[in-house]
Amino acid sequence: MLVAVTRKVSPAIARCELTHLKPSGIDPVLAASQHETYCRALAEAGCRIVSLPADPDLPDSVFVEDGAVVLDEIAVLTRPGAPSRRPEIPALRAELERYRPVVEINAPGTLDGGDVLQVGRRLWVGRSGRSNAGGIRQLGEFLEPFGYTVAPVSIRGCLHLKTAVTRVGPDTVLLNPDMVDPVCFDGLNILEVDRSEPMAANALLVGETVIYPEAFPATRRKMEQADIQVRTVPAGELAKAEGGVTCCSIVLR
Ligand code: CIR
Repeated sequence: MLVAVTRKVSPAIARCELTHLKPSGIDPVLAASQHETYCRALAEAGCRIVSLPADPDLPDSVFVEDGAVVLDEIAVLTRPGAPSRRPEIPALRAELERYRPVVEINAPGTLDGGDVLQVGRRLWVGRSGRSNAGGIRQLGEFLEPFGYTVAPVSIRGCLHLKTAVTRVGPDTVLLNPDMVDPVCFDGLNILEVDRSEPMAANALLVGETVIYPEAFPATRRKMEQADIQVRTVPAGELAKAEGGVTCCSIVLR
């Protein structure tokens, strides 16, 4: 059984952190309704949904992915790069302690879960505005004893590594080569986003289903031609907060 830890959209979502976008009037009601559709898609893909309550003081708290990296053996709570997001961690700690031993990234290290891509025993971590060398080193120290490798990766023009590349099959990643160098992912099959859809690399593989924004039909077709089963969801309102489909859940076994 898979568990998807989620958190309801904060009524303060319009005051979220923004790095590459300008404020564009996020509607919290529409964002919440799209988030409910996303949670239904997770349930249909086989997850039991844990829904943490909304917090009016934490605008970005719906983006639970950034707060923890959860593997089969251990959960690593992060120290998010944006100080406004650090108070999101205690609620995640309380929930994740139910499933895993929990450790935490310490200052001055910073790490956002959105920078961490896992395929089997290999992890890649984006060197981003949010994840620094100390955070990446600490993650490696926590995980290498379990047989994982942790490789830092440079990214360009995007918030997180998983804006640039995500897993869409057992050994396949969907990637925008303008944001990350495909050479980093040697040994994997690489599917490139359609050139007309630069933000299309963020997809969420759950079981055998890829949960995917409606906004990228050309890249969706490329996945379907590669026999990948895609379930689209409306995700435009949280995209205005620079959030994609991986950001809104932590899926664990
Ligand atoms: C932030 O800037 O932190 C949020 N507005 C968006 C976080 C998106 N998270 C993710 O891609 N993992």
